[in-house]
Amino acid sequence: MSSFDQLISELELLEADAAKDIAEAIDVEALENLRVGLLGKKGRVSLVLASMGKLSGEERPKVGQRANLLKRQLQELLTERLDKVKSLALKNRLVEESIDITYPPSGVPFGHRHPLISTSEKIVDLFCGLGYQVSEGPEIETDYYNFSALNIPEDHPARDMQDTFYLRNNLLLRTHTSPVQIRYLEENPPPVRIVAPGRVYRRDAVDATHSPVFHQVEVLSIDEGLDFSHLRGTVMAFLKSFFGDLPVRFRASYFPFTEPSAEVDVKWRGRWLEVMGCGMVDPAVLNGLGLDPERWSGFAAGLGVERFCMVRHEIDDIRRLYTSDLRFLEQF
Ligand code: 2NM
Repeated sequence: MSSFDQLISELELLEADAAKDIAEAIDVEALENLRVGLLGKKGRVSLVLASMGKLSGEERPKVGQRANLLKRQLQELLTERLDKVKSLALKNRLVEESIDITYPPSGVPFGHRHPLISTSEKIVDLFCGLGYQVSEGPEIETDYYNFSALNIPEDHPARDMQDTFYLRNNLLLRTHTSPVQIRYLEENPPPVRIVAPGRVYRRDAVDATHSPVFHQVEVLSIDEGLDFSHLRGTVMAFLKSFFGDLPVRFRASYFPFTEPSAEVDVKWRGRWLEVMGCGMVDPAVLNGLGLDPERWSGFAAGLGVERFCMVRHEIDDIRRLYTSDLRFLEQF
């Protein structure tokens, strides 16, 4: 075969090869490699052109023309395939990155309220249903709001270092939520109906029924003409909605801030269980707030949320409520 025929058939072979390779190229990089291999300075077409030295003067332009035609064809094929490859890549990316917003989520772990908080909220809700408004206050208190304003004398055992957490500057951790009610009465004239939930502190050793931090809900109602029957009716209505129709008894008791005072028991599973303290607000407390006890009277009641929570959920040890063991907490 003459050199001329050889070169022409080489260009034809090259064309067939290249067309097939280009059609099969799957990405931009593969196409760029093909372009360099075919049309680059040391590409296959240049190689053919470089070997034209052996040809005659007539043959040379023919091979040159054929080679230039091939160059244009290859360039066109490369451009066409490049467009195709790019649009395929975009299409794939859109499919890969698409989000089906109707797809069900893979089990988002929802938390829930701690049983103590849900119990406190349930109690507060019941009183709100009776017309009470929620009131809250600081956990760090002064001697005045925690004791003096509540008619608790200087030498009362509750003021003892053994019972109260004292801080610097005559401050202390409140031992009940009653100071919230004193603060409220300073700002708001009666009639008043408030419910004060919150954390309180006492220097108790930890055991199955005691914790130095616990939770209270206290209610206070001040109005004209309130007497013990209003206290009793309120407490009965509340206990009935929380425990259902259980026997309830009032036992005479003593608190410095109420007179008369009572403790309230409910009969739960055959046993009397103490659940609340209550009483008519002592005239000394009203006087201290500048309220005339001849005109205003009131009743108050307080309870420990832990006890209510433990009865409600049959929890036998108060420490379970504070150890944050999810195996326990997830049951509620
Ligand atoms: C109790 C029992 C009896 C009470 C009294 C007052 C206030 F501020 F009006 F004096 N608040 N809470 C009270 C009365 C609390 O808890 C066992």
